[in-house]
Parts: sequence; C-alpha cells; structure tokens
Amino acid sequence: MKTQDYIAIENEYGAHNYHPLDVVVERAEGCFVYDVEGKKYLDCLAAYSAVNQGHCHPKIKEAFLEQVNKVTLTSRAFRNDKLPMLYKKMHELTGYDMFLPMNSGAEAVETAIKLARRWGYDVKGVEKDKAEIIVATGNFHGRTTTIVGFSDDPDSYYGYGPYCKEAFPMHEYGNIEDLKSKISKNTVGILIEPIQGEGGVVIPPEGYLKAVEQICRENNILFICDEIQSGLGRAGKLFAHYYEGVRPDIVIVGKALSGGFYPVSGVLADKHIMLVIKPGQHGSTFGGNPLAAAVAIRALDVLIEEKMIERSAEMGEYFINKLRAINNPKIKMVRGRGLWIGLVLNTKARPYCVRLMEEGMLCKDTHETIIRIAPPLVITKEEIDWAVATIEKVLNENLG
Ligand code: IF1
Repeated sequence: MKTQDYIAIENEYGAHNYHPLDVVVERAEGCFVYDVEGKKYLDCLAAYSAVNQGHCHPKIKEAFLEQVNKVTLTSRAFRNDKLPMLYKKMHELTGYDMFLPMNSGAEAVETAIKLARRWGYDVKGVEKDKAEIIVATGNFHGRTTTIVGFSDDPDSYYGYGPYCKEAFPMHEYGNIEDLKSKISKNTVGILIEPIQGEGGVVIPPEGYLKAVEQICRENNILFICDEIQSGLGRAGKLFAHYYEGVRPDIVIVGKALSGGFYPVSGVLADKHIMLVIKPGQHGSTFGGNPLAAAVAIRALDVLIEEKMIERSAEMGEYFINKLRAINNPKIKMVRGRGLWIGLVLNTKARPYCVRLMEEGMLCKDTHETIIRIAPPLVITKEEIDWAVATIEKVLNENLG
C-alpha cells in the first residue's frame, strides 16, 4: 500500500481529532523517520519531545526487550524489582525525596493537582473543597476535562464543559503583579510551564520563575512546575527551571522519561508533600509497572551517559544562531532554549511546514505563524546545517 491508501483508511475508520501532515511513517531511527515509500525525513518534532534520545534508541530498546520477556505488568497490588530502582534513580538525579509514577502527562498533571489540593487541606488548612491553583494564560497541560477547564484556548476547552473555573484563577504568563492579584487565602498552588511549548516556545521574562518561587514561599503556596515537555534536556538543562536556579515544590515529568518507548510520567516532590497521599488514595493500573520502570531507567541513563543535555545546549545555540543569520523578512523572531526553538514568521506557517515536509524535514506549526523546531538531542551540526539551508530555501518561496 502507498501513502494515499493509508490516509484513505485512516480518514474512513479513524476519529478526526487530528489534522496530521500527509506523511505515513513506517520506521524511524535516531533523528530520522522513513515513510511507506522509503522517503527519509529529518524529524524536527521528536514526538513533541518524547524522543529526545532519538527514535528507537538501541540501549532503551534493549532494556524494553529484556523486560518484556520477563514481566510487563503486575498491578500495584504487588511489588516489582524495577520500580524501586526507578524511584532511587529519580531521587539521585533530581534531588527530590520521592516520585509518584503515572502514564500520560495529563495524568501526572492531574496527580499534581490532587497532591497540591490534599496538601492544602491537610497541611495548610484551607477550607474543604475551596482549594485554588493559579494557572497561566497560554497554558497547555493536557486534555482531560479538569485540565482543559483551565485552558484559554477554545480548541482545548470549547464544548467539553461544565468546568470548575473558580478553582483555577488565571494570571498573565510572566506578569508577577497580575499573579499576586490572583492569590487568596485558598490558594494552594501555582501551576506553570517554565517555558510554554504549545504557545511556540514562549520564554517568560528573566526573573519570573524566581519571583513565582518567592511568592510561593511568602504565601505558603506550592510552586508546581510542568516540565513534561521542557524537561529532560529539551531546553539545554535537565529541567528548564534550572535557568533561574529555583526549586519548585512539585515537578511534573513525562514524554522523554521513556524515550518514546512507552507512556511514562510522574510527579516529584519531597516527603512532607508527597506523603499527604496515603495508600489507596491515588494510583492507576499501569502506573509504575516494571516495563515502564525498566524503560525509564535506561532512558535516563542514556540521556546522562551520552551527554545529551549538554549537546542540547551546545547544538541549540548553534541552531538558533544559524537561524538568526538567515536574512528573510518573513522571519519575525527566532526564540528558544537548547534544542527547543520557535521560528516566528510574519505569515502562516503551515504552507512552509508542508514544503519542508516535501523537502524531507518534519516540523509542526503552532498558533498560525510559528514553526516549532525540536529535533532529537542527538542531531549533528551537519544535520543542523542541512535543516537551516532547507528552511532558508523554502522561506525564499512565495507560498501566499
Ligand atoms: C497532543 C500540544 C505539545 C505538554 C505539557 C502536559 C502535557 C503536554 C507541557 C500532556 C502534552 C502534547 C500533547 C499532544 C501534542 C503535544 C503538545 F501541542 F498538545 F500542546 F507538546 F505542545 N504538559 N503535549 O506539552 O501530556 O497527556 O499528552 O502525555 O495532545 O496532541 P500527555
């Protein structure tokens, strides 16, 4: 079968909750994916930063295959020999006392919301069912109804209510005075991304994260940082919040935690927060299963052993500088941290993403005019040179 055959079947029998580019991927390795006709593409989306380690990384695959031949899932009614080792590794790598494993990013965000609310009632003493968590404009934290209920993007929230909006006061991302105005006696947490991905790699003003941390300390509020997309090397550090030297009370992780092999997410926190949830008060069927743990352990090992975080910082700076050297009036701005880049155009980005696909490069447009560029962290300088030349070539075309 050819590309169009797969697309026809997908359109006929699959829900239309996405509008993907017309590329039908058959296999992938490292920075490259190959379609059903064998055409090769440089992947500059990396599954929205879930394959920071590169597609089908051999060492993570090895861990997957070894574990899948032993045991994959026993439920949390019993213990297993891999989860404790993941807990220990997360502690040693991040410095947080404890980790609560889930599966999708949204589930981890929901977990962080429950943890903050429970801490609010049991420790801070907030009146029952009155807990508030302040969120930011332009946020993206997943697609469950609680989460889309505090989105300001109609594509996320329209038609899925009712919501409990009063539980999630919204402040303007980056605006500390506005944030302060949203604090009440019932505020238990402030939930933000250290860099906003869906908004097109939006970096907040210098000092914003530090000010959020200070506000949390002064008002006995939990600083909740969603590092599901920005974390694990994507922004050039283990966590993007390291750029401001802050230490959130709760850090949410996902995506590259498994290198794209398996849905693995979770929440990091110290004991005085994490232990407010008692046995039987939260969990999930697959959360913390031995296959997930084995894969996550190796995905983290690979990230560190192959110095992917340092590469992200170095290659990202190289990529951004080369993009900024392109002399084309269509380019409004190039922004980013590490290998996480938003190429902001003065015109619609989608036609250029389609042309880049035709040229053998995959990236995604967002918010109409932004091309999101986030390749696996194993990309080389030669591959970046080719990508920049291809972007320059395509932007020189008039696509209306
Ligand atoms: C889709 C966006 C990116 C996330 C942050 C939580 C989650 C995500 C910061 C939820 C997930 C994914 C979802 C995916 C596309 C992608 C995305 F475009 F939707 F917004 F990356 F920017 N926090 N982001 O970025 O994690 O439940 O998906 O595992 O919905 O198509 P999830």
